[in-house]
Amino acid sequence: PQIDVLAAFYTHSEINDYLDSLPERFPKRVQVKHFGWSYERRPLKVLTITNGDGKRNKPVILIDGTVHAREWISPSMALYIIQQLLDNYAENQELLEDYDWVIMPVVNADGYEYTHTDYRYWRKTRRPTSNPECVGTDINRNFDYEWGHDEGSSSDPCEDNYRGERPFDQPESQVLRDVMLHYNGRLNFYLSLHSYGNLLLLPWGYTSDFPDHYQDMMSVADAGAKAIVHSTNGIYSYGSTYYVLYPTSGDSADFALGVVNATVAMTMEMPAAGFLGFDPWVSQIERLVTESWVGVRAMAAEVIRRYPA
Ligand code: 0X9
Ligand code: ZN
Repeated sequence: PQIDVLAAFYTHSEINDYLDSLPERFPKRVQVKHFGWSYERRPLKVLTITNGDGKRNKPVILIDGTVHAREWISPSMALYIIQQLLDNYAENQELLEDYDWVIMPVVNADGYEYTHTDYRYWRKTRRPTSNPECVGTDINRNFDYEWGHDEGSSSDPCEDNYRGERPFDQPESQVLRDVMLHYNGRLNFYLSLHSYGNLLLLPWGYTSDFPDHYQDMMSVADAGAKAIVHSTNGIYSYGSTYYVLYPTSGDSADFALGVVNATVAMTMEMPAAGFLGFDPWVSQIERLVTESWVGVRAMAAEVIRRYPA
């Protein structure tokens, strides 16, 4: 099924059906990989996009969406990126010359489904916890790198930033970990799509210290923020998560840098929209994804320029 990203929000199964339809249309350029299942047994799928030249082991740009269930613009953005790279290939060819792209539109499949059926502002997974009153763990506090600090995560299952009983006790964080580790050694850009805040967040989240290569990552963020301001006057702030947002521990970007040795790891907080920031109207999708694509494209180009294959 073709889907019009700008015309609606789609469920996890609609997104999976769309991903599954792509190899038929782009047999040489895409592959759908199944990396595992959510707690409620939804299949978690990842799309790899190449230019079809058959060269193996190019450096990788890995993009995920919907780590947080209510952040609906993030799967839309992931789908828009896929369509830019496939249907608008003529304009984006250079981005696939020496790099492959790996895109996982929905990490938190159960939570995302729940935001369609029960409660629009759900954030966490849907796995029960030790507290019978409270369901769900924050995938973005469940990664095993500096996991468990009380500054940046909660041990209380009723909190929205509950980190889980143990690192990687959620199948969805295990799957995202496995995707990252699959590209170990060639993960040049990890980008996690979230909303909202107009922020480009760099590690670390868990400490006020700065990682090695912080300045290089800042140059990439700078390229993205500048491209956006030039195109739409959209203003992004950027810097370390700890300072620019708040402390976070056990999140996926810290893991990508700290354990997988990604060259650049970043969380993009797309703009607020809708009633509460997380819930854009359908009519706002186009503005949000086209503006963000200007930034993502510029950052990818900067990564490719700085770290040639
Ligand atoms: O708190 C979070 O998990 C993210 N913000 S959100 O409002 N989407 O929930 C920010 C995580 C940023 N972490 C790193 N860049 N390390
Ligand atoms: Zn988020």
